[in-house]
Amino acid sequence: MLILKSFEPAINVRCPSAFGLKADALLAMSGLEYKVVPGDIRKSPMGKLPVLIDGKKIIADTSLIQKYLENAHGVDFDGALTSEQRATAKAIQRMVENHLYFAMVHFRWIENPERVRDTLFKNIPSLPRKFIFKMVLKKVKQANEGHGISRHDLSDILAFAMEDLEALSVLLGAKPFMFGKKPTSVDASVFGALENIINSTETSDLQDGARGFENLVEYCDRFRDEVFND
Ligand SMILES: N[C@@H](CCC(=O)N[C@@H](CS)C(=O)NCC(=O)O)C(=O)O
Repeated sequence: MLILKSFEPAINVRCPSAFGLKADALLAMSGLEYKVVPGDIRKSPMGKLPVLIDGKKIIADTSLIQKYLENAHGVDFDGALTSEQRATAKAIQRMVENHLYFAMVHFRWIENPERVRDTLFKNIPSLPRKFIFKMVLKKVKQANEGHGISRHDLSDILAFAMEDLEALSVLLGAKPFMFGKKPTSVDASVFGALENIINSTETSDLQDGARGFENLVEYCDRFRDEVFND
């Protein structure tokens, strides 16, 4: 059985990490047997989660997890796509994971650190919690500053993210999923981020803005229903 080391459900989402939720979605779409267990970033090869374990094989990074499921288990996520659609999917995935994700992290962590401490870290006993949270928050701030997005004013960060959301909304249009009736790998990526923005209990101006895109709200509900039966 495949094991996905990731994060426990919290804040009204089955995984409070966009990448953890993406990997969970890819596995659910694969039809393979798997289970999700809590992981420890300190023990993961890249210092990040999620990580897939398949017997002795350890696969860190969701793009590598996708490739591994395709190559080692014959899963065909994107076989029906044309080469142009695959190129578009790659561009969408990169926008979501390397831009929108960091805006989401800014609104969740940097704008509301105490709320993250009290929700996502609530299971850690209160004495070490303060220390661990301080350390993690420092890393998150460094990563977001390094990316560059968190050096901007909040209004600009919101505007950048809204442009990404608008692009997703226009590309989705009236289709059930990004490329038609069936979800493909890029939908796992898009759902992982959108579900965390739109449906988590971590309210923000970004969430309010995202909820204004009716087709993206419906897309999250549809994906959850069809892929997870939740
Ligand atoms: N490119 C990686 C990104 C994974 C990632 O950034 N995971 C975050 C949680 S959402 C993490 O573990 N961060 C811990 C850290 O950077 O220290 C993937 O696709 O799996």
